[in-house]
Amino acid sequence: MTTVIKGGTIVTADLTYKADVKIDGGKIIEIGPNLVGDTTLDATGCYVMPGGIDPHVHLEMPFMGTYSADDFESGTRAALAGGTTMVVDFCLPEPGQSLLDALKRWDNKATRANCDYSFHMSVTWWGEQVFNEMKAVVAHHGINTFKHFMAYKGALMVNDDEMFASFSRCAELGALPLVHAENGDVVAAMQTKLMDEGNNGPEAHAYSRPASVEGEATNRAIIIADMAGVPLYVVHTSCEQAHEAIRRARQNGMRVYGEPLIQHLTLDESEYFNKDWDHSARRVMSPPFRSKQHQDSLWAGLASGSLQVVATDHCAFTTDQKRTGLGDFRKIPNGTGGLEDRLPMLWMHGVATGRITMNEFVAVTSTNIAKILNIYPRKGAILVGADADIVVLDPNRSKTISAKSQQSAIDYNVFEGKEVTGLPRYTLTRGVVAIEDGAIRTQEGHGQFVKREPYPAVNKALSTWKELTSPRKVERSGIPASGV
Ligand code: DUC
Ligand code: ZN
Ligand code: ZN
Ligand code: ZN
Repeated sequence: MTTVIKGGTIVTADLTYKADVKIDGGKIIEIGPNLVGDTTLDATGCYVMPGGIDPHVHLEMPFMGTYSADDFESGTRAALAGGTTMVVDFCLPEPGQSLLDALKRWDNKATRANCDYSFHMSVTWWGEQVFNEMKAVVAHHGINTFKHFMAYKGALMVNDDEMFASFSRCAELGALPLVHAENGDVVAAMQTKLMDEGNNGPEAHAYSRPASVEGEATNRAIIIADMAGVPLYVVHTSCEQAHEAIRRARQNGMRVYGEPLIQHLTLDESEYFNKDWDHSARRVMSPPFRSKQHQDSLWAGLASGSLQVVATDHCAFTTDQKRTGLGDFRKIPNGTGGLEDRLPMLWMHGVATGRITMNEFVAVTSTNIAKILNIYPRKGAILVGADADIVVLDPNRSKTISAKSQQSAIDYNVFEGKEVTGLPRYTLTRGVVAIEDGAIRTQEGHGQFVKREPYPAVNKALSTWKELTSPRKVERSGIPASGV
């Protein structure tokens, strides 16, 4: 059975043109004018784009004494409803736990996915076992990215010597390290101080994690990656200081990537000063929302190419879960949702406002990350042979975002009341129509794991590390006697 998407305008990261797209067996088999198939999807007046890829989600994640509320079923249903056709979740071994055992748990959870998925492996502790298992993760399990938390002291955090060892291992294996960049020691000290001074509300969460602690950690991770001779991907880049460190590294010839979230681009720190405790607590995430100046910096980075990807860090908790932190902001589960809203919000606040072009929109929601994850052009492309993961975006279709009509399992939406124009008419996952004119036809278990090969990319060109790791031996004629 063949399907033809007919009458639309194809928009990719570098081209905009009118053509039909023919699909068979889950793949794109032909692109051109006047194509005919067994089934036709009318794309008149619409843009035909590679489906979104969200490289940063936490589905059913064990975290802060609870589990994030969206699982692989509701999470990927929300993704497809918003035009996202692939997600990458973080496999999270407990400190001391085997990476391969943790992976089994994640494999089980993900069997319910409605769209394709992959995992990043988290390095939450260090030892010979982790060193050895990293090789199996890359070679046998098709995972080429390793996440490091520089915050969450006493739980997930790794320190600098552990990061340097892990980054060096990544360099050997052709893998890419990821970092959550915040100075966890300073955050922990600030949290204690704020609580001691009687600041226990959600606003204190923001005070405890200022932009400078993110900038410092981002810069430190970049230096460590440079020393290890490996590229680096910085998740949830939320501020100018972190962006500045990334820009500088790229200018110096390093492959360093930055990932703003749609939440940081469109919501600001005033959310934490709402009189309603629930309103503010629902928006507690790390890093916290920032001021308008930081938002401007992130938008500029997307337009100029110094920041490459827009993600969500989708990690949704219900109001009841958030209330665990009443009286102590440190106990509010960190995380916000966004999977269903990422593309519409970015279209509305990016493309419709003229901040980014349609082609840049495709680049930052799909193509760039497909390249970074080493799955391009199977994903992230409208090309013959690519998976038919496609969003047919109707620039005139609009809605008001509301928790009442969302797919996510939680009872609120951080974008509640926002108007968005530019919604999927169709979302296809490997050729299967999952969303049609707002109707949900997702199939639990349709999603498949996407294996990712190691990278050839290295960072040796302009780095300063080479001299240090190839020390020059000095022949000396005499050694002074001791005690002189
Ligand atoms: N930040 C969040 O807000 N939630 C999940 C983990 C993280 O780093
Ligand atoms: Zn067929
Ligand atoms: Zn994080
Ligand atoms: Zn995260």
